[in-house]
Amino acid sequence: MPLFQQAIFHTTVADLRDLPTDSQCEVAFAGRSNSGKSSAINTLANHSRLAFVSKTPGRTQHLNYFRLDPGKYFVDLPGYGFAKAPEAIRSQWEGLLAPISVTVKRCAAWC
Ligand SMILES: Nc1nc2c(ncn2[C@@H]2O[C@H](COP(=O)(O)OP(=O)(O)OP(=O)(O)O)[C@@H](O)[C@H]2O)c(=O)[nH]1
Ligand SMILES: [Mg+2]
Repeated sequence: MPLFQQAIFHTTVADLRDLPTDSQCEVAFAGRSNSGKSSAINTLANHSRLAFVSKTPGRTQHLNYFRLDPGKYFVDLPGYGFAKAPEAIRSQWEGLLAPISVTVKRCAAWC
């Protein structure tokens, strides 16, 4: 059985006040838009549509938390470098990503 097959969708965070309160360890997938972050989560979980994937850059627009075990999460982050997104959307992503890049705990995977 793949190591992360037990992963389940937990929540989408659009406001940092809504981060999971029980979090002890998070592995965040960060990188350029369309680089395969969401696909990597699906592969690790052996699931085709746990994290939503698209050929179009900018698919992931919030912080999506996938629970592995109590207090342990994969976090699918919006990609950066997607210039076509409207300014309002981009500034919302930056508002989520800048603090999370400091506060995501313990470890991070970069695509
Ligand atoms: N050839 C190839 N295509 C891939 C691979 N991983 C992902 N893709 C494709 O790349 C596209 C983008 O994949 P996503 O996983 O949605 O990328 P993302 O980094 O989550 O994108 P954003 O959510 O926009 O930041 C999709 O069409 C995937 O099928 C890979 O290893 N090889
Ligand atoms: Mg994505």
